[in-house]
Amino acid sequence: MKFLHLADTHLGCRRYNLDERTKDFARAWFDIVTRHAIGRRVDFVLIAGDFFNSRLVDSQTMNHAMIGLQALRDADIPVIVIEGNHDKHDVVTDHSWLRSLSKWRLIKLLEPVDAEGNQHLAWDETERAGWYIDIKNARIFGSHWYGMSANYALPLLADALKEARDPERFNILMLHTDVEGQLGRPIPALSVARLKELRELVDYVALGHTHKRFELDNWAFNPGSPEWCSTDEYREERGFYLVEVNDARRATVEYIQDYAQRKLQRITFDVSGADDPEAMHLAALEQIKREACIHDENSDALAPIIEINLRGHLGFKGSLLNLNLLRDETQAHTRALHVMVKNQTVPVEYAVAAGLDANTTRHDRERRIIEDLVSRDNRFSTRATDIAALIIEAKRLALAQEAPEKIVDLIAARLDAETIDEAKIDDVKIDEAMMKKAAIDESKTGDHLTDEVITDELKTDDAMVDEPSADNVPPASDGVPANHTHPLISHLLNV
Ligand SMILES: [Mn+2]
Repeated sequence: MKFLHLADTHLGCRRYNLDERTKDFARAWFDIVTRHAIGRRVDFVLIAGDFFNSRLVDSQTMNHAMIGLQALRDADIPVIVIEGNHDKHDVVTDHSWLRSLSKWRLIKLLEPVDAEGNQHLAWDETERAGWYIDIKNARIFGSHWYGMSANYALPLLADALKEARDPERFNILMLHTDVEGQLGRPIPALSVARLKELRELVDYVALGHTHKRFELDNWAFNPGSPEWCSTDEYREERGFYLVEVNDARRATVEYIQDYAQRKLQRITFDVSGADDPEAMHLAALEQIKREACIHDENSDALAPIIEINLRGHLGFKGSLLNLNLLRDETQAHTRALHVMVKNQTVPVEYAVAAGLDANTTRHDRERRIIEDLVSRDNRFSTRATDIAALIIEAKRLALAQEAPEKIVDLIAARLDAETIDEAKIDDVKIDEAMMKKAAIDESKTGDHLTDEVITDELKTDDAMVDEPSADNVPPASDGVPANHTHPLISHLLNV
């Protein structure tokens, strides 16, 4: 006995407003059906959810589905399907195209409970309903999309499987679910421990949902989607399984990727250092010409989709980048199906905290952002590190409900120390007026911070964003207003 296990075919997936991209999903599906299901004369095909990209199936998508399903019906190969989160039935009307296709004898949709709320066990060919079906020496169980309640549903499923499994057969469970550890997102996925509670009950778990290949214990298998649904999925392995089961109910599982797939090529160009838009454009184009795949229009291969990522610090305004020209020139040179240019550069006017990666701690990120903002002002650029530390310390004290006087004292003392240090270095006597001005300018820097960067932490008070002018320079002789309403202090206390 042998069968194909696919999942997440996502027929009807539309991207980049390109009809060809929608057809890619149909091409992959039809290639798998004709060359691998029919060509290898398998006994059945499993589709573990998300056969369609959406429960709202348009006519083109239904045609794509039917081409494959009719070919399989003509070859007498049953198609066993479960719902996925993308194509599950409508909760109000209970209708779904999968239920209709099942009634029309093109697929067998396995559901523990049908549209009328009836519980089912063995597949009834007339009723077109059932939770499990026997084909050759396999017993195949379906399941619903449990979403976030998978961890609660699994013990119930296990109890039901204990009753319904056939120890004489190769028991397969089809399951559309997230599995712990397979996604980089902190969402409540089905725990591996829960899944393994089924270990003694079923011989093969046919998973779907996560768009990348993974396997657990040579027992639970997730093939990934035959085509990539977003560029982020491109680097994941995708394909389907061909499973052969011998008379001793031992399975040999082969992973297959040989079918029509559209290639994505990513090219990254670092714009840092270029201060002339035209020179940058030419340099980018030169790299693209060096690295890009050139599509041969006489070959059978599908023309690739090319994604160009521009990264780094621009030395000029972002509006001077001619992204459309770069896209068109790349397209003309490579004859790609589609070229995307993603601008992830930082224009010179926002060049703050460059080079920090996702692993940078919040503390280091905040310190760098403040330091970079302080550095923009040439008057403070040489002591940006110290001033950034002072601002963070003052904020920390304010959040800790420290007395305003103490924060003022700290700022005054530090500014004094720094000013004196500078005076020593430069051998210039800094007068009191300069100190006052530095204190006020610093408060201005603080306001910029809240405007642009840490608005979630420090709420901007409109009254505090006034430009410092001769009028609002505090009159106090020590450089700090006597009533402790120094803008920076008030600001920090105003959280
Ligand atoms: Mn999916």
